[in-house]
Amino acid sequence: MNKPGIALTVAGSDPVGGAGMQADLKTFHSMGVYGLSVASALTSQNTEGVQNIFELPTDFFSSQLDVLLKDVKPDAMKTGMLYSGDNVRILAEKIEKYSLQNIVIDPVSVSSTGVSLEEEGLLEILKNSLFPLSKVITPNIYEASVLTGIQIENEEDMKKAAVKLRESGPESVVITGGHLTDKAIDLLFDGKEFLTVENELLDGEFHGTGCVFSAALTASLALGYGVKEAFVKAKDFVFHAMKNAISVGNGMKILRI
Ligand code: PXL
Repeated sequence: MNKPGIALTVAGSDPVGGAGMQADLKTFHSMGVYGLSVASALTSQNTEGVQNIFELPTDFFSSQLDVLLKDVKPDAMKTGMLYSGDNVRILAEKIEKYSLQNIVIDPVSVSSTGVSLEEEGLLEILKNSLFPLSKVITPNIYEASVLTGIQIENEEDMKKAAVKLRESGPESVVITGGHLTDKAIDLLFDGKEFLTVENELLDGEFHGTGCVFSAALTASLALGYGVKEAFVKAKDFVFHAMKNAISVGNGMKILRI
């Protein structure tokens, strides 16, 4: 029997399933990849926003990773909301211990409704300990601005921020969610060239676009695609999922994944 691509998400739980580990797992499945998941934190939330966050005990987070990774080897891995510096340090250790590869770091910082999804200063810790181990990082414009100190106002600024972010160690940098013009722009920098993909801007408020994008990228890496192809596939996947978005509650739309 042949083995499918296997991808792991290390992320927070979102009961409404538009973001977080649930969205990652659905995305992996839609792309034909077998999904594994390790929880860093649980949230109470619905389509209107995040109400509460419960961080899992550090030892338990660590044991989930050990028990899983002693048995199963993922072809690719992504992080979502890790929440604490302790979780980041533990994950960095496990990446080395189990020689994990094709690592995508999504430096999640705030929810779509503006609730913080991290301990203070976490982006800096992510930059120092996980970016150097990663194949791709996927900050949005806001996160890229906080990480670099560059106020991103146009495509040139996006490029400058991508070059600066790459100096912190990832093989490639993707900056997502550029609504800088009347188009949605995403940018990839692999150290040699820039690739931008543009789509029409879609109306409405969407929940989980960042999570679904980084999960689709991770799934494509697990299937053996290179970063450029994985980037284009992920962008395409998110665009179609947004076009077919559904309203399951009173708040933001959920991507159809
Ligand atoms: O979209 C970022 C994100 C990631 N992970 C969890 C979330 C959210 C946004 O709400 O709830 C668990």
